[in-house]
Amino acid sequence: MTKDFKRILVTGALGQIGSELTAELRDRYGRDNVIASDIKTVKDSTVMEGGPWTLLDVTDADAVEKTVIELDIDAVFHMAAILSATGEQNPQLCWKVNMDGTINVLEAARKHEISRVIIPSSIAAFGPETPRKDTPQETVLRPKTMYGVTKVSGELVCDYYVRKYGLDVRGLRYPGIISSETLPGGGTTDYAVDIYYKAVQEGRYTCFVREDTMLPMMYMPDCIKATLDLAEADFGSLVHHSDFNVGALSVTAGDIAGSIRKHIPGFSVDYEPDYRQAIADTWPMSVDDSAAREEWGWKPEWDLDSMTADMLEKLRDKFL
Ligand code: NAD
Ligand code: AKB
Repeated sequence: MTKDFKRILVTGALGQIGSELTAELRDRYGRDNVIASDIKTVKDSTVMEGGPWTLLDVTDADAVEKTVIELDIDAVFHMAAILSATGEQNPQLCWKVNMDGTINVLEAARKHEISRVIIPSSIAAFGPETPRKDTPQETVLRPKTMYGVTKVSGELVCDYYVRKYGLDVRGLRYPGIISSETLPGGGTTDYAVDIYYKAVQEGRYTCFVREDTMLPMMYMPDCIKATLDLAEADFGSLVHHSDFNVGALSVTAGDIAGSIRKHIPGFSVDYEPDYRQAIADTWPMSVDDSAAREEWGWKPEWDLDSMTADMLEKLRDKFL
């Protein structure tokens, strides 16, 4: 493992992943060495109050470059994005934030010799022509959402910067991330988080995908572990860079409901699919993550039932 970066910028730090990633980075690298940023503010935010903070719109190239120079940044975890469901409501904004934001971060990194850039991709990079079971690392990438289009384009442009400029850029195709700290920000897999909140708060849930909808999912502690294991891996051991498949759980909405019922027997779920069903139907059911396992030792730690027990305990502490 290498830890050769000292001053870290996190973009989109108030989001579902950014908020927990920032906390872990501050634990590992020191509170004052991790600068959180976002386009918005949140009242009583532990991210904003727990260390250095700055407002930053990643679509503003000058602001991104100025932040990198003035704060002496040598690593960026670029979490700012518009996710799939919001992206279908406003595809032009999705393209602007996801693509301009990515290019602005890459350009600032190239010009100022930043030693490492982490830019996530997603299972949304795949599409209906992709094999849906054990989706291979190298396969058809023809997504049908604007979000997916930006994720494939992002992977390609990141790999271009690795090849053309020797920039150290790394990224994972995250599955749907399940967590209890910060609500997800407008994705198709949000039902897999909402279901736990509603189970604790109301004992019933109306799910926006069918009961048999199977997608790859991952609990947040595994997401943070995957992100940092990849970020801290030796560059020389990497064959891939910006597009690692990472698997953990492959579960249906009904499987999650069943796991919750082991703790809340009366929990009831109605299934009323909306426009997000069509998006979910184009994504993998499971992924082949052997490249991540071989190149940087990826191994998930949480399964469905251990995640459910932990989620319910954390949400009960929060709400009851
Ligand atoms: P999120 O929507 O929860 O957070 C994104 C953050 O970006 C928000 O706080 C938002 O305010 C901020 N943002 C939006 N526009 C911005 C701008 N112009 N400038 C600066 N900040 C801006 O997203 P997340 O779930 O934390 O996702 C982080 C990354 O992981 C994204 O690249 C996303 O595509 C990827 N990802 C997430 C999941 C998941 O299930 N959460 C799955 C696959 C991939
Ligand atoms: C979304 O549903 O948009 C995200 C993702 C899988 O990229 N959670």
